[in-house]
Amino acid sequence: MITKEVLLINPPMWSPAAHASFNALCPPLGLGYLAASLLREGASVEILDLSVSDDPTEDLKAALARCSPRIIGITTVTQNWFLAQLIARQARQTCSEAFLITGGPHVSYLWKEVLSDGVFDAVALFEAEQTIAELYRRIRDGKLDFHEIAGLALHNGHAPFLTKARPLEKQLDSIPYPARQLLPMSRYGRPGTIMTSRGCPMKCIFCISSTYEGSYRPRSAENVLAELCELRRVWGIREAYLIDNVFTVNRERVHTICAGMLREKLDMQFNCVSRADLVTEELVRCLKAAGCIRIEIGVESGVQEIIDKLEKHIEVEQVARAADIVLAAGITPMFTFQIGSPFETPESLEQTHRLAASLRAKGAVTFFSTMTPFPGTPLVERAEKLGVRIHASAWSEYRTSNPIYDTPHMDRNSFRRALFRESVSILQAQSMGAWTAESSS
Ligand code: B12
Ligand code: SF4
Repeated sequence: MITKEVLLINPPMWSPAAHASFNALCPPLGLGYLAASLLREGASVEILDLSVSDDPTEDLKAALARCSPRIIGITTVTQNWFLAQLIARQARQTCSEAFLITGGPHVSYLWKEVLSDGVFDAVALFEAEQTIAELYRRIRDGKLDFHEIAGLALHNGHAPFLTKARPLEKQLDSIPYPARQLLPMSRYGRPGTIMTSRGCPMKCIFCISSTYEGSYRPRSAENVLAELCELRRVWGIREAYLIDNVFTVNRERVHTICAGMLREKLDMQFNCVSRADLVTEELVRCLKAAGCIRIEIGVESGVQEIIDKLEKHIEVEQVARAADIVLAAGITPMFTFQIGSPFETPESLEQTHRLAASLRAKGAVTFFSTMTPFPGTPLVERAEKLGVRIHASAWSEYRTSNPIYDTPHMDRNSFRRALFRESVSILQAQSMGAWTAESSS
């Protein structure tokens, strides 16, 4: 038996079908960061990533028996929270003495409900590298007064309560790189993920970023570059995914990172996220030279009034212009849209459809999902005022392809039909592209 002091678990995908078909799985970087922080404290740690397991039930059973951990940490998002609960119950049965803690966006807002059912000992709120390290030190040293640890929700026997708030880390360079050596890197479709900043300067009403990750905090260009070098040289990554909310907030930093990638001869392609208002010819030229092949840009709606109400702060005209600039540089732009905002009408769906079609006609890629009222978003806080009526009966229904609310103007079935129509249009555009390519060859 190889005992480990800490076992960190990523639940499987939300359904067996999704589990079998999800082919773009990325490493759970959050758990990688927590593990790195624990390793720095001298802890022995195992990460069990059930999202890439062939037999999650058996692998969980085996890991719980093998590790006999003092701390079991389970990460979760809204739609797989029911799986985190199942895993926790099994962990409680097998390792009755272990300290059971969960974290991630869903439980950071719903800590009261989470602790009320008595399975978890604690919830780590928001960013938690320091919190888990402190928890480990205390358990290791037999100091079991956890209420002194900032950033936790605990239960005092009567009711759940919060310890003092933990400020977000200002110096992200002080956080060690994710412990990828503990992850099954060869099993991921997209192993090369890297997060070069946390937070976002914007506060779009459907997004949890502003309340979950706080204001925009970049890592230094040198710190990012060293991790990119590690990805290339240690892990053999040839295609990186910069999963920042918005990579191009600070142009100077982008320039320094790109120049460094060229200087280090990384010979690496990469994908990143920008915004329509930030795209310039100069920025895109620099990204292209360093190996950028795809830029994702959120548009959400084709109607300016809706974009404004979503507090997105972009102009529809900037979207078409961004498409032209990115395409001219030889990079694929991917524009993402969300169907079913509280302000959606049949006419706005039509206008969004036309904008997406015009972008595809230029050669851009489009992606559609449905606006989902995740806990912690301004959208949920304002739901009643906006006339949004949520009909979900389980958190697992909170998927971005599953409309779950009616609005004053439209119902969820109309959103479902609109999403289907857009998916068909995208497929048709793709097959036209293939047909054109074939007939010209
Ligand atoms: C990359 C990514 C993905 C990737 C990979 C996810 C993965 N393997 O980790 C893919 C594409 C698979 C994905 C899928 C989905 N994602 Co996603 N994803 C992200 C993204 C952009 C980055 C995640 C990340 O690595 N963050 C960096 C690390 C450092 O942060 P972290 O994971 O939150 O972890 C920290 C803390 O939360 C905390 N913590 C987290 N877990 C735990 C556990 C313990 C024990 C402790 C102590 C602490 C702790 O400590 C960590 C270190 O500080 C985030 C947005 C974001 N900026 O975070 C969205 C995000 C997490 N995704 C989101 C969503 C909605 C989804 C989907 C549901 C979308 C869909 N298809 O319907 C699916 C769900 C997949 C599933 N697991 O079931 C939402 C979650 C909202 C919510 N309430 O659930 C987010 C927040 C985006 C958003 N702004 O809305 N996603
Ligand atoms: S949607 Fe994008 S730009 Fe808007 S707040 Fe979220 S991460 Fe920032």
